[in-house]
Formats: sequence, structure tokens, C-alpha cells
Amino acid sequence: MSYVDEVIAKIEKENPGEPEFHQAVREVLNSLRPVIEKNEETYRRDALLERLVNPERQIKFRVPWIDDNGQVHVNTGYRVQFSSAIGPYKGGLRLHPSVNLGIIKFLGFEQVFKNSLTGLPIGGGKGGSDFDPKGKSDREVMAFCQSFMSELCKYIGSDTDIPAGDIGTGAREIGYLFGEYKKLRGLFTGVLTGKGLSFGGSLARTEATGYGLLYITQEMLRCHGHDIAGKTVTVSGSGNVAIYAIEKAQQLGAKVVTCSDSTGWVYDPDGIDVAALKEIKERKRLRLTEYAKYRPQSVYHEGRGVWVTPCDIALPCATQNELTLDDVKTLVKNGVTAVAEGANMPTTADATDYLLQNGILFLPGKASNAGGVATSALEMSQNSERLHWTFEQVDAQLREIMVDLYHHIDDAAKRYGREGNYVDGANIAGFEKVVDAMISQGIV
Ligand code: NDP
Ligand code: 2IT
Repeated sequence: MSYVDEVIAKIEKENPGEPEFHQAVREVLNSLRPVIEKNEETYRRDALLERLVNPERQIKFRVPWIDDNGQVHVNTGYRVQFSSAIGPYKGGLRLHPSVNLGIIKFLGFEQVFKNSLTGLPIGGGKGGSDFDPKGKSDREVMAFCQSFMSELCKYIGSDTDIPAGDIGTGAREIGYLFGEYKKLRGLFTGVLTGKGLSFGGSLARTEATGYGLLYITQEMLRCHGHDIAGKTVTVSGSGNVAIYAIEKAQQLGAKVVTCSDSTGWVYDPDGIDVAALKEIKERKRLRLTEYAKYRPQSVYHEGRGVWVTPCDIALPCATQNELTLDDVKTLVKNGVTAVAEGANMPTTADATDYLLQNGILFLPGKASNAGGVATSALEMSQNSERLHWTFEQVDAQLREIMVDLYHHIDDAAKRYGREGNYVDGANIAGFEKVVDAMISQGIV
């Protein structure tokens, strides 16, 4: 059995009930086959792949908190510190009822390669809880965040592990988490990113993941002789990533006709009204059913279904495995040119294969959504020098990082005879830097 197959089998056996983690490991290791084969004996002797796919540390803890009626609830908190080979652990905190150890491990594993691709000195980690912020009062969210941080604070620090936002964790949650960390540790440091602008946050961090997705998509399209201007775009999700992807796509001259949440989706033939979306989702925290009140010409559908809408560019920006084989068959039938992932692993493995086999330009999330964490690293730099950069400075750096990232993965794909396969390109390019650091640092 090849070394890659051996390690895939071992991971599946030793981590039962974690299908998303298996999926992420399989995808990366399959891409790495040509790289591993060149050094198979040395890598096997040094257990390099076992060290790559097993987290350095995983922390699981109890999070008790009291609701507005005096009822005590107990959630589970996680922080998986996956790899510190190239820098301190860095990655978001997901608050969603679907969170379990396998989901956090898949996200932490992806983060290692993504962070490497940014070109910045950040290792990979991820955390979160099965707590659901939806429908909770601000006081309940604060109570949860304070309890969560009272344990997490023992394991993080501005030079060791720097969490940030993800699904269900936005500016409000980061604020409460930061306040509690500061109180418990007595330290005003850049221990979290995505902070408010009045206490060390970076301009453009809120926009960064969505904007970065469009910058890299634009560069890929440009290199293939296409332009975003005038194109029809479909987006799923209506959270942080989706909102700013829609905003930047429209600034670049595209028309975005859909968005969604976990209960339904909206089709707006005149293009999504971003101001209305921000009002509904960021300020009022309501459902997308509200959208028709702002835009009477739009249509609301219950359930999933964004991908039946004909488009040139599809941007899945909600969650993992939301874009299935049936969905991509419809996209291809409708003449899609490009699919770029705003979410982490939103495309199922068979759907990814189908897109690649049909010559669709496809950017995997670990490359195309890296603008968020890259800008988090810029926030860390600003915190270290105790300065603030302007929106234009941060945005210009973000754009440069995303353009460079595209050429980096394009080059890696070409070097291994996989031209145009950005899944392989991203996995190989991300791996090269991490493995170099791992080998230099010895068996640790
Ligand atoms: P938000 O919580 O701001 O928004 C998430 C959106 O996705 C909401 O519209 C939500 O709908 C929808 N959604 C979440 N879970 C599901 C589900 N199980 N089924 C259907 N819809 C769902 O999160 P973000 O925008 O920050 O994150 C979106 C994706 O982008 C995630 O995969 C995240 O890991 C990834 N990402 C985020 C980055 C960031 O900086 N925030 C950086 C890089 C990647 P509803 O409100 O109804 O739950
Ligand atoms: O998946 C991701 O890259 C994020 N949720 C952002 C992580 C970060 O540290 O900004």
C-alpha cells in the first residue's frame, strides 16, 4: 500500500464518526501523492504525514451558562491547535449547534494549509461550541462567551494561539470574548482578531473574506481571458462572507441575483440590495423572509435551491457540503464558467470532481477564502506595533495577497503537471511551506 493510502486508512480507523475530517484529509493527501511519492521512504520513516494529520493538541471543555429565565445550560467548547510549524495557531471559533470535534478538526486541518498560502507567519487552529447564538438575548450571548473564555483563556495568547470569528461568531461575540480575556488575564493584547475598531480591530477585516474571494476570482478570470463586469453571480449564505462577497462583486460590475440562509433563499432579478441585507442580517438579526419587504420584485423560496439559478459565477458562502453533485450538474448545464468557494469545503468531493472534469474554473476555499485570515494577520501586525493602518492600506495589501496567492497555486499546479487544477495547486503549495518548516524543526 502506498504511504498516502496507509495514512488515509489509519486516520479513518482512528477517528471514527468524523466524516468531514476524513473528507478534508483525503482531499489533501490525494493531491499530495506526486509530492509524497518523490520522498516516500524518508517521509514514511519520519512519520511526516502522521504528524501532519494529527493535531498537536485538542482541548475540549464544559461551558455552563445561565439563560434569562435562570435555567442553567451546559455546552461543549473546543479548541484544536493543529499546527504551529510556521507560526502561532490561528483560526476562528464556530458557534453552531452542528459543531462537534470532527467538524473542528476538519476546519483546523484546512486552516493549516490556508494560513500557509497567505504567505504570512501563522499556524493553524480552530475552535468553537455547539452553542446556538440564534434567538438568544445579548445577555445570554455574553454569559456564554464569558464562560467559554474563562476556560479558553488558559490556552491562548497573542504569541501562542489567536482565535477569531467564524459561523455564529461576529463582532458582538468577539467583543464579549475579548472583554473577558482582558479581565481574567489583565492583558490588553491582540489575543483575538476581528475586534471592534475602538479596541484594536483592523479596518477592512469585516469585509476581508468576501472582498478577498472576489479579488482572487477576478485574477483567475483575468488570466483565463474573462472579466467579472457584466456577469451574473449566484451566492449562497447571507452572513459575513456572503454579504461582502456580494458587495465587492457588485462594485466590480457583476449582478448578484441570489443569497440564502438556513431556512430559505432569495432571488432578486435586479441584483441583491446589500444595504437591505446588512440591515436585516447585521443589525436586526432577522430571517431572509424580511427581504421582500425591502424589494417587492424579489422572490423568496423556502428550503435550499440557490444553484438552480442560471449564472456565470457561483460563490458558495454558507457552510460545508452545501454544493452537491446534483447542484453542480445543474450549474454546468446552465453554462457556469467559474465556482469559487467562500465557505470552508462547501463543495462535496464528487461535485468537485465533476466541476474539474467539465473544465469549470474552480477555486477551493483554502485559497479563495484566505483573505479573512490574512487580514487577521494584518490585524496582529497592527496590534504588535500599536498602530492603525487606513482602510485603503489594508485593502491594498489584501488584494496583493490574493493575487499572489492565485499565482502561487497556479504555479504549483503547473510544476506537478496539473495545470488549471487549483485544488491540487493549493494543497501542494500550502504543504510545501509547512513541510519545510516541519523538517527544519526536527521531530517535535
Ligand atoms: P455567518 O455566521 O456570518 O453566516 C453564515 C451563513 O451561512 C448564514 O447565512 C447562515 O444561515 C448560513 N448557514 C450556516 N450554517 C448553515 C447550514 N448548516 N445550512 C444552511 N445555511 C447555513 O458565518 P460566515 O459568513 O463568517 O461563514 C460562512 C462560511 O465561511 C463558513 O464556512 C466559514 O467557515 C467560512 N469562512 C469564514 C471566514 C470569516 O472571516 N468569517 C473566513 C473564511 C471562511 P443562518 O443565519 O440561517 O444560520
Ligand atoms: O476559516 C477562516 O479562515 C476563518 N474563520 C477566519 C480565521 C481568522 O483567524 O481570521
